[in-house]
Amino acid sequence: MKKIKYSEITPEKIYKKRRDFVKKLGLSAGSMFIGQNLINPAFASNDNLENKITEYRYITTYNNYYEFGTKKNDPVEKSQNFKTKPWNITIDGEVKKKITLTAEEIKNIFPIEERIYKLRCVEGWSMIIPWLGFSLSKLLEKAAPTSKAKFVKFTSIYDPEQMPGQRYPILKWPYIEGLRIDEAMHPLTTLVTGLYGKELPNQNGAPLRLIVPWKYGFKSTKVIVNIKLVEKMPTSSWMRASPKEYGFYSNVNPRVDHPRWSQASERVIGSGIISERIPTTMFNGYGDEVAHLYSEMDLKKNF
Ligand SMILES: Nc1nc2c(c(=O)[nH]1)N[C@H]1C(S)=C(S)[C@@H](COP(=O)(O)O)O[C@H]1N2
Ligand SMILES: [Mo]
Repeated sequence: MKKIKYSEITPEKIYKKRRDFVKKLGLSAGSMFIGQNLINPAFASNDNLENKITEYRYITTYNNYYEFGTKKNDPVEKSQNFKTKPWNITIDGEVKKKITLTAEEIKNIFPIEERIYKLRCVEGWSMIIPWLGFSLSKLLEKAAPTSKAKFVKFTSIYDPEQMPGQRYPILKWPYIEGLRIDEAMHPLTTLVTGLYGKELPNQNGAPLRLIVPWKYGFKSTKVIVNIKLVEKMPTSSWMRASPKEYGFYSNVNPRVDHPRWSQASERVIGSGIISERIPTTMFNGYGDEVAHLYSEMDLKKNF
């Protein structure tokens, strides 16, 4: 069988072409039209990420998504028929205005931007991904959190019929994560609707997932159906599975090792057969933006 020459048709080529076209039109560097939305410039705080974007084929074939299995290729192989339409997401709990929106409504209501952020997995690898999305704070503000809202709890879908991984107790399902309210309201905390200027692939958590760029990847919940404003710190699926290894905060921190391995460096996915290792940076390189959130905290205790 003749192999398709992948290099001719890579999404990154189409993507780069569109970027150049947009530049020619005199729009700002990161602006693109996608569907009916204008994509605004990314605010990439971690400098120079633009030139190091990971290839689309790695971002979409090397995944962690335990609902579809624990192997890196399980999500791409087993999630293609997963039904993402229709999709409702509800924001409730300690709010003055409970809201339910479809994923399509979300994409139409909020201005979608491109945001190039690094994803650093707790396993010790990283990718640089051109996400599409908007600050979660914009959505939370619509629900008007009450003064009792101290934390935010994110819940993924529970659907073992469609998700073979949920038939096994690898984690307590559904997948649960949480953030402190100020972390959730931080402009870097992004509700993701796409990547590479396109719809979000199923294996990356379609139709709606979170990206919290300064925290380990597992804090970035995929397939979200509920966002609950709560008074008490939620117990995440990972905290429940292994509390000594996975804390609530899980900020990227090269000085606080995982009990079973070092967190001082990371493997750059897609950087050759012998992947390059680079030093891991505090808060994944977003310290200027987020260090103030933890100024009073011992980050070894609050890992
Ligand atoms: N619902 C859900 N969300 C999840 C996971 C998961 O297994 N289930 N894995 C997490 C982990 S460990 C990582 S590193 C990132 C991976 O995101 P990516 O596959 O888009 O790179 O998703 C996170 N979000
Ligand atoms: Mo991860």
